[in-house]
Amino acid sequence: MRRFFDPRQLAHAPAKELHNGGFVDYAETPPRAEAIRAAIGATEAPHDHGEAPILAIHDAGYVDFLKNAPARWAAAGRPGDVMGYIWPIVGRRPLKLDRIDALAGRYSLDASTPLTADSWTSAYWSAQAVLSATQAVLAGERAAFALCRPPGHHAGADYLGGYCYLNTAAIAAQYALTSAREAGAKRVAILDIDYHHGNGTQDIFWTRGDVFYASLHADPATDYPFFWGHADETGEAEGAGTTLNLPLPQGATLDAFRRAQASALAAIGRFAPDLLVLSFGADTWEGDPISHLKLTTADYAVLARDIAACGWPTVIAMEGGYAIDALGANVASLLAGFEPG
Ligand code: Q9C
Ligand code: ZN
Repeated sequence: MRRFFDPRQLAHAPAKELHNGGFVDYAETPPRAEAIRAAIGATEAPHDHGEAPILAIHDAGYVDFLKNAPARWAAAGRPGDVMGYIWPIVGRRPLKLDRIDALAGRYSLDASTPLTADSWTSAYWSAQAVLSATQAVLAGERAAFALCRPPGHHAGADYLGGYCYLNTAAIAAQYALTSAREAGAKRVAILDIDYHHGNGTQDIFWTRGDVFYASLHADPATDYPFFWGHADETGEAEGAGTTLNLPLPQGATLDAFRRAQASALAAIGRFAPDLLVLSFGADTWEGDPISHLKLTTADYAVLARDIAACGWPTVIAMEGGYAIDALGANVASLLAGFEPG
């Protein structure tokens, strides 16, 4: 399987995050990507597709914020990384604000996702990695892997959050749909098996009938992102019925996870996609430091075989997974499940 990664994805390295009310070491670190790279062998440098496929998903004002907010934050005398601390909340009217403190709230979902001077560069190349994997699949590869880091599925069209800045799965799906190639997909499904609900991906495609979003995740009644991912969220307008949320209780093992994945695959089968984007997080692993599901390393190959058996050309985008010592083996297990035989 072709694997894409760019070393510029390592530059982004926030020091601390707000976790359960106190500051702890940031969980989404460069060694995560290095551990995956060491376990999966040589990766290819992504082709530079430019900003257009990013701007097909993300708001131009938000992209400008990602690029320029760190310098403006420093110029305003603020210490450390950019971090929102006041939010406009639901229904507050749109205002043209310029103060960096206001923008940090306007363009963020949470206070756990610092924006550093290197974040844009790393997020940009994370997006280029998934675009190159998508291009490979559109050109006939059965599956391709993008070692996306930083991850993407919590980022919306105009907000960062959950360690995510650019929504790589969404960028891949949209690129596949609008690709000029003859192989361009008409319908794309996204299966998200990260521990956390992909609120950003759901939000981006909420009213879209040409993209199906299915997610397995820890019940948001107990876990981040709390406000999204409940079973009764199914999409609206053209997208009515094209969102499927399957929350799982903390402590669930392969049995429950595999059964839920089978119902997601059945629903995706009824949608009949031309291409699948798999948002893969290994934070479902039993020893993950911030999560509470109980999958083993071997389980990822089982889950991958079930997905591969459906036969859809598949782009795999890396999302979470924070047990660095096991992360490489967990990703390698998933990729092995996609290999024939
Ligand atoms: N005390 C991904 O796996 N931290 N993001 C919540 C709660 C946010 C995880 C802190 C977790 C986001 C891509
Ligand atoms: Zn996660």
